[in-house]
Amino acid sequence: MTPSWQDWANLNVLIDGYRVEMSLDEEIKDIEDEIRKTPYNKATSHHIGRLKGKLARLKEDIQKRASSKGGSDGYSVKKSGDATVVLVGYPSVGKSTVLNRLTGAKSAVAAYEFTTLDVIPGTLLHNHAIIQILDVPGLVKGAASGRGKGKEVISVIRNADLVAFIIDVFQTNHLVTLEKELYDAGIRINTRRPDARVIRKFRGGVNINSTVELEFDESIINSILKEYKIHNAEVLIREPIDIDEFIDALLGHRKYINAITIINKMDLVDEEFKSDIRTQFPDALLISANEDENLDQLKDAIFEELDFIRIYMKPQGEPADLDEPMIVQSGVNVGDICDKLHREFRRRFRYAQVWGKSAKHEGQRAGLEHTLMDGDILTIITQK
Ligand SMILES: Nc1nc2c(ncn2[C@@H]2O[C@H](COP(=O)(O)OP(=O)(O)OP(=O)(O)O)[C@@H](O)[C@H]2O)c(=O)[nH]1
Ligand SMILES: [Mg+2]
Repeated sequence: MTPSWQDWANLNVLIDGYRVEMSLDEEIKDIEDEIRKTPYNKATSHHIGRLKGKLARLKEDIQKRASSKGGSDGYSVKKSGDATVVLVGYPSVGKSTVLNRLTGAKSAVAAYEFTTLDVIPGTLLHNHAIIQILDVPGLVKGAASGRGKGKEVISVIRNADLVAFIIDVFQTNHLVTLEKELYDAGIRINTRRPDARVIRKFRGGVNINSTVELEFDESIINSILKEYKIHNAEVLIREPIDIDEFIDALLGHRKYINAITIINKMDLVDEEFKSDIRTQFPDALLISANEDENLDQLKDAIFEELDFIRIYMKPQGEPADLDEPMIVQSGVNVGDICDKLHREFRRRFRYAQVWGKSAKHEGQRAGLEHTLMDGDILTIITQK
């Protein structure tokens, strides 16, 4: 059959899409190279600021393109339990084996790459917490721009409460690549959201208010804002940040997640190799999923990192239930607890009463935004 004009048109669109993607990738690489090559000093700081602004914008474009490219927006996996941990690693490092060992799930394990093509959930019960663990397909270089199942895996990671990097003991160089992939996908590991804000205005130009000494020239902020076509804005900076962190604050939709590093297949190396690994990765957990080595320590580490607190519910006019606390992650507010109890609670919420560390006085009245602390007792009053 001879191709119709429509076939040719489709082909052209395809070629076009490909070409656009290639050149974006190349442009990003060029800018990254240039930033790396340029020594940072007062004279170059402007130039670097501009480049970084541009780089962040291009990475956004690439991600937008990745997520608009057909297919579903991610796996339909429902969060359950008190917190969700996602196992992130290259293919064949033992993610499914770890999931099965920790939770009794039955995710397929095999000696070839990309065995897991879907999200496989499992449940770990530890210290009274119910922890959902997600096994996902292996992540490879280029995942942030949609390579492999990258786009889907990244959307699962964005929604997790903790990332567990799993690294093969013979391929420890993968850790940096994984971290970079997550960084490029707008996920920030083991750091807090910077205390800086950019509030857009209609007029008045750019106004910068900083309560701290900044390591870069304030006018760089203007250049970055220009890159994003922002000409009027109030900039508030309340802690020492660098240019990258300023861009993160500007973009606003970064995800901040804690991570632990697990080095697997330790059964395959001798003591000398092991001690090298230990020196190189002092914070990592060294395990063997196959030989059940250090898996209890891994459970403890996951529990610790999730930073759980206990909240005791007290029905109005009744004593608090001190036997069965709700296990939640620190930093939750009253609204989060409402969401956990029942979806009607937030809608019908009138006020809460709080006893304990977070309360100014016993039985303090509180709203949805009130942040709770470990051991608090909470009553929620709803409309009937
Ligand atoms: N020696 C050794 N082999 C392991 C260990 N953990 C997993 N393996 C082996 O490594 C191979 C891959 O394991 P999987 O659990 O399927 O790896 P995965 O990371 O889920 O792989 P994908 O789903 O393809 O991304 C299998 O042959 C496992 O038996 C371990 O601790 N030691
Ligand atoms: Mg697997």
